[in-house]
Amino acid sequence: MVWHRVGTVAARAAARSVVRQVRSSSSLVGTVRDYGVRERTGRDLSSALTGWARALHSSKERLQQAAAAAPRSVPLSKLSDNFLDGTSSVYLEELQRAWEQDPKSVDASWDLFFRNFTGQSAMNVGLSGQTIQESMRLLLLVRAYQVNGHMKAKLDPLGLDDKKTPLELDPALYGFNEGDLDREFFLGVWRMSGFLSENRPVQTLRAILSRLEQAYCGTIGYEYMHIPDREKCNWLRDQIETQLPGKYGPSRKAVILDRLMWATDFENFLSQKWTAAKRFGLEGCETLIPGMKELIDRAADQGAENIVIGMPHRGRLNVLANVVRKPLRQIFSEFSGGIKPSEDAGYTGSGDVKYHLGTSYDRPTRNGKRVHLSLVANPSHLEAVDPVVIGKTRAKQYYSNDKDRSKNMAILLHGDGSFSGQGVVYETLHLSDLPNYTVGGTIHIVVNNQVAFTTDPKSSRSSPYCTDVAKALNAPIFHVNGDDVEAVVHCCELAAEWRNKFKADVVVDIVCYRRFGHNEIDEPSFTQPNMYKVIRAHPPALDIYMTRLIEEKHLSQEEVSSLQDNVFRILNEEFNSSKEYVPSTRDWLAAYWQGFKGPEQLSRIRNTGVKPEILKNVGELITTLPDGFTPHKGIQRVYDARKKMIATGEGVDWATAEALAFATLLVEGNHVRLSGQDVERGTFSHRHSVLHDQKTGAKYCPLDHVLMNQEEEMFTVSNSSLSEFGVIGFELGYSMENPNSLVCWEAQFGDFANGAQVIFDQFLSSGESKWLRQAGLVVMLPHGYDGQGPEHSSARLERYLQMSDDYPFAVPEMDPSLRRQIQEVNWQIVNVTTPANYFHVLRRQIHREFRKPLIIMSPKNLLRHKSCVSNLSEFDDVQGHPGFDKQGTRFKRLIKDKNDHAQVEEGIRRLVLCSGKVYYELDEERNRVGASDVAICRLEQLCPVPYDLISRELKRYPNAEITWVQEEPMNMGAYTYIAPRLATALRELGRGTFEDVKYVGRAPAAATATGFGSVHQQEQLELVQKAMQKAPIKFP
Ligand SMILES: Cc1ncc(C[n+]2csc(CCOP(=O)(O)OP(=O)(O)O)c2C)c(N)n1
Ligand SMILES: [Mg+2]
Repeated sequence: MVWHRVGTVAARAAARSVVRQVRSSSSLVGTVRDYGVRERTGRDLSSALTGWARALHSSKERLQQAAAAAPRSVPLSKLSDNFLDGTSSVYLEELQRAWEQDPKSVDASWDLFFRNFTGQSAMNVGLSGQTIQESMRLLLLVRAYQVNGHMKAKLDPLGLDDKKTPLELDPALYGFNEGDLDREFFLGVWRMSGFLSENRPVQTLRAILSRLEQAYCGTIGYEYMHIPDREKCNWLRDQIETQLPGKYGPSRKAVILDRLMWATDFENFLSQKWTAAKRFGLEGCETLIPGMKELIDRAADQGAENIVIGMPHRGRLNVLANVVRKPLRQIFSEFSGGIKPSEDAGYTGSGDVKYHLGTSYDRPTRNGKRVHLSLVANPSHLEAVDPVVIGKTRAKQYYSNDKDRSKNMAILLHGDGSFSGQGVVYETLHLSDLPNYTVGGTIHIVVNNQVAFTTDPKSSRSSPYCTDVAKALNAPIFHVNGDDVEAVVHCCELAAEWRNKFKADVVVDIVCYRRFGHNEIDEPSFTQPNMYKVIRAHPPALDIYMTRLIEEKHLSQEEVSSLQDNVFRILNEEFNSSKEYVPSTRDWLAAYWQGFKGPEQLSRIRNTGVKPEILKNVGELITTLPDGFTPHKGIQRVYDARKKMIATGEGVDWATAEALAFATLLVEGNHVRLSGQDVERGTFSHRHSVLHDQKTGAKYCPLDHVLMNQEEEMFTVSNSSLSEFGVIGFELGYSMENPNSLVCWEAQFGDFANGAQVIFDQFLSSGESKWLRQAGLVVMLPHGYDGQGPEHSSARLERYLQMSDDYPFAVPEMDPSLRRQIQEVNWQIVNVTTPANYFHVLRRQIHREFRKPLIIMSPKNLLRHKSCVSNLSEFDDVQGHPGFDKQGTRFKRLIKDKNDHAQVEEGIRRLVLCSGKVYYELDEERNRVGASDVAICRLEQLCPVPYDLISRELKRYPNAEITWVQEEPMNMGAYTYIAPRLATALRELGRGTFEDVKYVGRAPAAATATGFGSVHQQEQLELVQKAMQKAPIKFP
């Protein structure tokens, strides 16, 4: 088992480069006799020191190898390296020579060093024979420990790693030998934290080394020297070098033991009761539980009130039971298969396996506080929940006005394989410091059991550690031996302190093992025979800790046994109670969701029209720029045109309609958030929601000013990182927190949304059914065939439709007073063709008593299409206005033919049903050929199907041939979804069957669209012509 092989290679390379540099320094030749890379030495400090002593004279062979390496010259420019930054390893001698010739030729910190050093050492005459070079080399050794000490730390509980100690940690490299161990050396006092600042300028080599070994090479390996921020490094150095772990007093030890016991016994208990069940137990990393609990206690002490947790399958039940404190009887009941709530318990959804379910509880902390913990439900897809957790946390921060982000925080748990392997980890990490996405630091804990299913780390990643991805963010990483529970607890505490102090991400990497197979019924020895031989003989962390406490006389064997008995007694009691456990109806309504309706409950339908005076008022506000603001000329024209639309009430375009929807929702007190790539301007340069002063560069967002003293984030529009999976996951999490918010994610082009397919498949389309959690996220996917080629034409409408769960062969209850169709379906899919309808569909998201995801096929060429405009009167709620029908003003699920047709039109020979922008092309062709005997209806809402309105139109045209027209290929677009449903509508009216739903559109195709502009035009022309042709349509 080689979990660090690559690291070793890297370490060797790094060491070799230092060797080359040192070798080229003439003053070191002859002093340094051993460049050997040693095998790791013994486990405790004394043996480590002995190990060094032994290593001081060995490995001639390697010396030769190193000597063979070509010396490298160092450019003089290098001499300006700042001594305190990073891993500087310039030639000290050259540096000193340069400084002696001209102190200004080196960086000021070096100047200070040499001045300080020469002055001080002159006064310390007792340091016999010590040279400046020795002290400087010692400083390099100290630095080497800070940088690479983790590579020598005893991290693997199984002792299987074949890590080599990096050469830089060998005192011999710096010219020291055994005889130097008790010599005193001048180290100076530094303006940096850690033991160099302790005002002990003179120390023996032995004291220095034992201190470094203790701090950096025990059971914790600290990686932090990649962080370029001096304050952060100093803070960490201070924590690491001056506050050594393992200093817990008896009462803390007792708490740690108790928590470890619960973690261990819980798994044992499950394995006894359900011998053949899969539970993805935590065995091998039970110390996670005391670690997490400590982290939460510490965070609560620092002011955290809510903690959102995301985690994979491994150890989930244990975390639920022992950290989140989900009642044991409920867990046991669910483990037994649970009882599916009865029909009268209301909507129960499809449910999910026990190790995916989420939950939330208030948990008391050790110091008597209370903290609310939410474990977010997740799918099997590892790491997919990460951005969702972060989005939810950010929303909590917004709603609780948590400006410094101290009241709400996130903890993400990861596996070693998934943390390094899954791209969404990187996407999520990169949200961490973006102004509109940051949560003030996430605490990551990796359950690093050194295997992923059957795959060894060497096949699983190309980086030394599974956590290296977090280095890109300059997050500190604490690697810790999972057998040392106090060290794990210490790291978790430190992580909480870090997050509290710097509001930045931090990683705790618990190096552990997996006692059983991937799950309990898997055989691990098929693939990891040697590792599992060691594991079988390896005592659990609880045994190790109990033995230690007994040996150290903190507890007697009897006390430990009685604690154990107590845990098992409670587990047994809870198990017995679980047999009678009756699940309560639904636990899905979080605080802000009181009063919202489930899919089985009737909900009121509200109008979405707005009073004309409000429309005018907000319309004026969102088209006015502040005095002295100099917009780009082109944008000034856009805003002038918008102002005119509001003033005249005519020609309202898409972007203005959207802004009006946002503004009116804001006025009504809702939070509105729109995020995605380039959404501030809009990919198609149509939105211009944030304007840039052409003289000063200052930004202005009119929608930030529709209310007096509007709260800064109440309207948020934000360009996102170039991520789909990460960002839409974030927005989904955000949308789930509070229903009184319109949260929208817009894709650059709809094509790119498939980079986030997991969010659509596993969360958006099925989350409510699996986990009983509603989400009203709006997803805008630019879609439409305008000759831009295969990747900028299709948002893959068919995929969303295919995932819709409405039954195709029966018409559901459509009476407006009884209709629950839209509540029962998993989501809504629309392809809207007028600005007014867009306005209403956005407002409808908020103006109802339930939430449903909304997928919008958004337009591209309709953004500026002369016919795609609405009158302001279609936005208002005035009786008699065009938008007002017998129900009031609402989103139109179907737009009937634009001509004023009577209730029955016998002369219409064809009813064209279509959706989206092709409507305008069809209408144009109809005008061109004068086909007044063709009616065109637009299905604005594809899912759920507006059967009532379709059947109204079918009745209106009793003699018409029913034709579905689309611009997408036959195997794409809405055809395969809509055809059986139209057939159902026909059958209901006795009007025909599937054969009677005619198809006009592109032929089936592999690529979504042609790459040739001329072919596109020809195809488009043919399909609209065919839709108007006199002859009957042949297909199918
Ligand atoms: C995205 C994704 N791909 C593949 C899988 C199948 N799978 C389940 S667990 C697992 C191994 C995970 O390894 P690791 O992250 O180290 O966690 P561990 O199981 O070791 O705790 C795999 C590949 C999955 N669940 N999700
Ligand atoms: Mg693993």
